[in-house]
Parts: sequence; C-alpha cells; structure tokens
Amino acid sequence: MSDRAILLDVRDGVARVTLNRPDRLNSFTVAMHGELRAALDEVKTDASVRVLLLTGAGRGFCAGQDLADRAVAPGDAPVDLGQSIETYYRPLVLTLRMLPMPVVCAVNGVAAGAGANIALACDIVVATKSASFIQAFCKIGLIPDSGGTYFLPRLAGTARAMGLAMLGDKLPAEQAAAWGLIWKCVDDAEFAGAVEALVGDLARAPTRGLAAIKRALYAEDNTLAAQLDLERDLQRELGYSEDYREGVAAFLGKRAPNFSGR
Ligand code: T3D
Repeated sequence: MSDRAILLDVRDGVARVTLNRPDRLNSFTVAMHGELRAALDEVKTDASVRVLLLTGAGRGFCAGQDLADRAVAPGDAPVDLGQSIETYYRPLVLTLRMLPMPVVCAVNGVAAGAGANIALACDIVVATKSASFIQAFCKIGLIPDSGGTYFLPRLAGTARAMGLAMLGDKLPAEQAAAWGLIWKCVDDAEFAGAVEALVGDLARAPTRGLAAIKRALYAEDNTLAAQLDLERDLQRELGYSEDYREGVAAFLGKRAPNFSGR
C-alpha cells in the first residue's frame, strides 16, 4: 500500500484522485492538503484530462479535518481555524468548482465534516448505498464549513439544512439522493461499475460544453437578464468549437459522435 495520502492516476481521459489515509477515514492533515493541491495542479495542466474522479480509499470517503492535529496540550495556544480554512479548505472547494471539466465524487463510505461538504462541492455526486453524510461540526462546537452553509440550504432547503447542521445526524445516502443533495445512490454491488461507466461517458463527452454548463449553473447570483447574457456568450463560444461541429455532423450523418474535447 502506498504511503502517499493522495493517489493520482490518469488514464483514458479520467484523472482519478483517491484520498488515501484509510485508517483515519481519509481525514485531512496539512500534508494531505498539500498533496491534494499538487494533484489538482497537475490535473489542471494536463490537457488529456476530461473528467476528474474524487473518491476515498477503504471504508470511508473522508471524515473531514484530522482532529488529532487539533488536540493542543493544555496551556498551548489554540489553533487558528480561520487560517486553516483560508489556506486549505476554501481554495480546495473553489478549485473543484472552477475546474474546466466535470468533477465526479464517488462517495464510497461515510463523508463527515468537511469531507461531506467537499463531496457536495463536486459537480456530480454518486454514493454507494451504505455511505452516509454527517455534518459533524455541531458536535464539536463548529459550523459547517467547506461550503456547507452555502450548499445545504440551496440543495435541500433551509429546514433540512438547519436540521442537518444543528443535529449532526447521519444522513443515509439514499435519503441524501431523495432530498436532492446528490445525483444518485447506487447499490454497493453495482457502485464501482456505475462510477466507471459514468466517468467513461463524461470523458468521451464534449468537454468544453460541460465546462460551460458548470459556469452557467454556478453563476447563481445573476439576474435573469444577466443569465441570458451569459448563456448567449457561452453558446457563441461553443458554436465555434470542434465538438459542436462534430455533434451536428454526427446527428445529420446518423452516426455516433466522436468528441475530442476541443
Ligand atoms: O480544523 C480546522 O482546520 C477547521 C476545519 C474543520 C473541518 C472539519 O471537518 S471539522 C469536523 C471534523 N470531523 C469530525 O468531527 C468527524 C469525526 N469522526 C466521526 O465522527 C466518526 O469517525 C465517523 C462518524 C466519521 C465514523 O464513525 P465510525 O464509527 O464509522 O468510525 P470510527 O471508529 O469513529 O473511526 C475509525 C478511525 O478513524 C478511528 O480511529 P481508531 O479508533 O481506529 O484508532 C477514528 O478515531 C479515526 N477518525 C475518524 N474520523 C477522524 C479520525 N481521526 C482523526 N480525525 C478524524 N476526523
């Protein structure tokens, strides 16, 4: 087994990033943040990558911050959590949202604390049936971070967001899907196959178009007029893409398209 906290494997247009501290449920240390940032930097500059898959090793997806790193001795200065968020969690969430390709999160087990919200920051979230989401922050006197207070009310509504955030109950994957927090919940036996099929489809899709969909759907503060302007501008850009021409030619030629991502 690798001693790296983050594994990166790029194949067939898919960059697979695995959080790899299974004995700590893939909770985040400073070193793991550093490795993840380096992996995402590599993904950003690799033109062969058309989809990013984020998952966890072992039985959990991610248990958020490694709390062993927060156990300061009596008398020691407390850790500045604002600095930790500013330096690590905030840039991570923004990077995932802004990557110009679909980011799929395969939630292979429990996702707690920042781990839950990093999953929700991804574009398409698929969870295995035995997985769960826990806004564990309230149990240690904190608020949901890593975008939790932004994502939860928008995805699930304020009433459910408040319950999840204030009670810290375990939300089973099936319920998360029923509440619209995630795209899909898949039976454990079919999970790996479903994830591979999904990322394979996305890696063969018109990548620039998918990146533009992200930009449009995440421009949530726009007025209708501003959103219509954005749609016009993105559509104009995409109209010049090779994939648009290929898509139309394939449709008219009654054949399957072969998208290059350009
Ligand atoms: O600090 C900052 O920089 C600010 C940002 C904060 C962001 C945050 O994420 S704060 C929230 C931190 N996370 C948590 O509070 C979750 C803590 N973990 C749990 O509540 C439970 O582990 C789970 C509900 C996630 C899973 O429970 P269970 O029963 O399936 O597993 P377990 O036995 O609790 O955990 C397995 C091992 O992983 C265990 O170690 P052991 O006993 O086998 O040696 C456990 O201590 C360890 N582990 C799990 N989560 C963490 C962890 N070790 C360190 N930090 C963790 N977060």
